[in-house]
Amino acid sequence: MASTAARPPLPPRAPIVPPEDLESFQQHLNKSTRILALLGAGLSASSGLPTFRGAGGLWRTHEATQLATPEAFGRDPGLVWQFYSYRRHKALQAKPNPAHYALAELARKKDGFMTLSQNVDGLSPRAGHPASQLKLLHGSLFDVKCSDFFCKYTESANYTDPIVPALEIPTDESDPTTISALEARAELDISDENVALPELRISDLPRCPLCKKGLLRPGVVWFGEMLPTGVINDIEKWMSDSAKIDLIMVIGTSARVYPAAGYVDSARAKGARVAVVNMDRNDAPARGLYNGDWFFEGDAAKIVPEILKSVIGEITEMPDAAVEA
Ligand code: BV8
Repeated sequence: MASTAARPPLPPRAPIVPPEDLESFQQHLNKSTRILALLGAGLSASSGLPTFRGAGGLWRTHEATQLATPEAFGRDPGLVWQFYSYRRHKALQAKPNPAHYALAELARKKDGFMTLSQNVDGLSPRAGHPASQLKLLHGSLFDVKCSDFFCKYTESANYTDPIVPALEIPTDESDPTTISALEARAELDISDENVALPELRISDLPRCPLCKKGLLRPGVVWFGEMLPTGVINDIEKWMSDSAKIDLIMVIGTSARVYPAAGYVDSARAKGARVAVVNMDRNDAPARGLYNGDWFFEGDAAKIVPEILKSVIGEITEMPDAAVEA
């Protein structure tokens, strides 16, 4: 029987963020009324979604930024759809993490808080982030639209996975461990270039139900494309509504893509102090900090709930507004 001798007390948990930084940040946060956040792929990293720069920014042998272009879609719409169908699948399997919920709760507690997300994974909306305080700068994986210039067909909240049967993620037929056909065969990791991609014909790809001519394309903003005008105008209006912005939090982003990255300087120009949350002290945003700014190094999923605690308390509930396919 286990001895009842008293076990030595556990060593105190190392503070997630330096206490003095936490204190000065929360003092400023508590009295801040106009707050911005700029979100990037690092926010969803601990939900299991790859970042753009992670894995060298490659999907198979392709630069992710190269696949996210109208030119790539023009050249090989099948490959681009396999890229996006894979990301839709992974995003649907993923769950929002405590940072997504903490930001949603801050929005409920501070109506002067506006979130600008570069993420297209749908996790902030699934964490219940109030839509009026969340601007999706680069669209969503779950919106689709017609790729024909003259057809204005758009469809939002399309969670059909795969969107067409031909984009089903292949499974490992050779897996001897599967004793019965019923047992789920392991999905092949098609982000690995050593895994063969199924052949696709144009006729296999999603077609526009309105013009019946154009292919449907993901409702995301590709490089070289304008951001949604409505989103840009809403942000301009929010920025010009008041003379001052108190704080901008730059969370899990390398802040290299424009115009999104430009909002950090725009907020600074309106008096905002900057708080960067990033795993990597050497990445861009951390380098542009001044006295009075903060850099919190580590996993956003741990740090964001901690630094917002003075306003939002403990994040206990994590209801997932899971999507009905
Ligand atoms: C346009 C949707 C013009 C698609 C995306 C000015 C200067 C230079 C270039 C330009 C400029 N203005 C415009 C350009 C061109 C271009 C651009 O910015 N290029 C860059 C590469 C230099 N911009 C455009 O093309 C934009 N359009 O300008 O149109 C125009 C004007 C008039 C008329 C016609 C056209 C459109 C840009 C939008 C492109 N679409 N996404 C899709 O997702 O497939 S961009 C995409 O990449 C993301 O949305 C995001 O914006 C970016 C990736 O950045 P991050 O999210 O930050 O991810 P990254 O992996 O880089 O970094 C992750 C970070 O997290 C790292 O710092 C890491 O350390 C950290 N991290 C990792 N794990 C964690 C963590 N942090 C905390 N916790 C962790 N656990």
